Amino acid sequence: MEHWQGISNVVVVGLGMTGLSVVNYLKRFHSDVSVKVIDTRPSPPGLDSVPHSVDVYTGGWNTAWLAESDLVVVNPGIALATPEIQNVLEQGIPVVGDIELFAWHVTKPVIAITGSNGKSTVTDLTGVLASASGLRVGVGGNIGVPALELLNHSYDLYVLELSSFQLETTDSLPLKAAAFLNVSEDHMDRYDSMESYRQAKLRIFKCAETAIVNGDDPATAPDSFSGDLVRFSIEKESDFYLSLIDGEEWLTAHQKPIVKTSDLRLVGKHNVANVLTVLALLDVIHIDLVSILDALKAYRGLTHRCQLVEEKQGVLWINDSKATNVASTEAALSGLTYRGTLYLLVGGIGKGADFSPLAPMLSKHRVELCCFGRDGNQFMGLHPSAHLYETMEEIVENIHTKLVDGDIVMLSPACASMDQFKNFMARGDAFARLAHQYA
Ligand code: UMA
Ligand code: ADP
Repeated sequence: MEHWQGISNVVVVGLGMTGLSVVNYLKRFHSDVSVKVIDTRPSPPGLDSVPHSVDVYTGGWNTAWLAESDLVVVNPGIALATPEIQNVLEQGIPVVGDIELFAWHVTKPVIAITGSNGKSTVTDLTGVLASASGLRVGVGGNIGVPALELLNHSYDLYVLELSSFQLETTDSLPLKAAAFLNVSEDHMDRYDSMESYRQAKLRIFKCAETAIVNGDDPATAPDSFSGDLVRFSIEKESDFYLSLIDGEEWLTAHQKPIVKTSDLRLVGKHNVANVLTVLALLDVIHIDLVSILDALKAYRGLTHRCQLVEEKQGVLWINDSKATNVASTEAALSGLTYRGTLYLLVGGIGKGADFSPLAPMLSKHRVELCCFGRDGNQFMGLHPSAHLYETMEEIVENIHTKLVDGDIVMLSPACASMDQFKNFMARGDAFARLAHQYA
């Protein structure tokens, strides 16, 4: 409670799922503070659900409200560099995010995951396996369930997916274990360099007892850390690594083989790295790895991540809508085998990324590159087959008559979706509908 001393006026900036969860949390657990909401959007998501007792200002900034506040809680979609937020900080008013409020409140163990790719898969699988071990587990954060909503229930363990945006405004989250999966270019429209993006992610280790880092990606290791350091690797012997026993690959924990790669339903090397991370997280919180093996072997992954949505006449339709940056599309391509042609759908909002690293990879594939969306033209130079369309629908209408046995149609767009869709889920669902319609 000491964090709340002297705080009577809170301004929540940015509604959406996060802002609404902050309002509801404050109403439930801190009913004595006055709450106001500002959202720069004229009609932000969540507006209809705000309690009538809360004043809301939309369509711009209300600097008077900000100046009168004792605490500002910002949505992760608002950069701290925003002039209005900088102004608040200059006045000495603290600015935090929803995860910091969660940190002030939580009393049960928490583990958290960050990284450029694989966060949701690792978070979800960790939750599934910890539940299989008998714990009551609350899973949330960037994965789509605001962390503060989890406090409405009684859990033994919290598993949080944290984005760099959320970590920027988090200072004191006590973690039993924190994992940093990998770092590759993303959100370059918000960060001025890869190093500032990395530094935002490294904040996950600030109050962590154990840091789990990627032995194959040195950028994930903290510059200094006083707790325990655990490494996973798919390339070399580590605390959690891949070993070869009688010609079979085994995921191995502290020299002990746990499960064969061939027993996993998840595909691709990147998913082996993800599972090694999950094993490390569970091990750190003393979950017996043998007890969760059946649940691990049965796990098929999340929707919208390299998900087979249709298979007809030998043509596979794969929805990898969650591939919103270059590295995730590279991961999808590296695990792919097929006899025919790969029709790869790319484009959307490029977030300032450099797409040229995809070119050498595409040159190894028999591919027809189908570019669409706002920044689809930025892919046109990557492969001689590239063709520019407006929408996914237009692409599928054009290619479906030439599809033959052995071909793959894959949406792995390397871009965000919000130019044409509400979010990556809506984009993936639209792709799946096209697949069912045209297959
Ligand atoms: N916005 C404004 N004005 C405002 C407030 C927001 O223009 O006053 C804009 C921002 O530019 C922002 C966008 O609205 O980019 C989205 O805000 P939102 O209201 O949709 O946000 P929430 O619903 O609260 O969702 C947020 C996370 N979104 C972001 O960080 C952008 C969700 O992650 C997260 O699941 C949710 O909180 C619950 O914790 C989504 C995401 O895209 C999946 N995350 C990024 C990623 O994974 O790459 C970081
Ligand atoms: P995030 O929550 O970090 O976006 P997801 O688990 O939702 O991660 O996966 C996002 C995309 O990245 C998907 O296209 C998926 O196939 C790919 N991916 C998953 N894990 C990894 C990894 N370890 N390295 C690279 N790409 C990955």
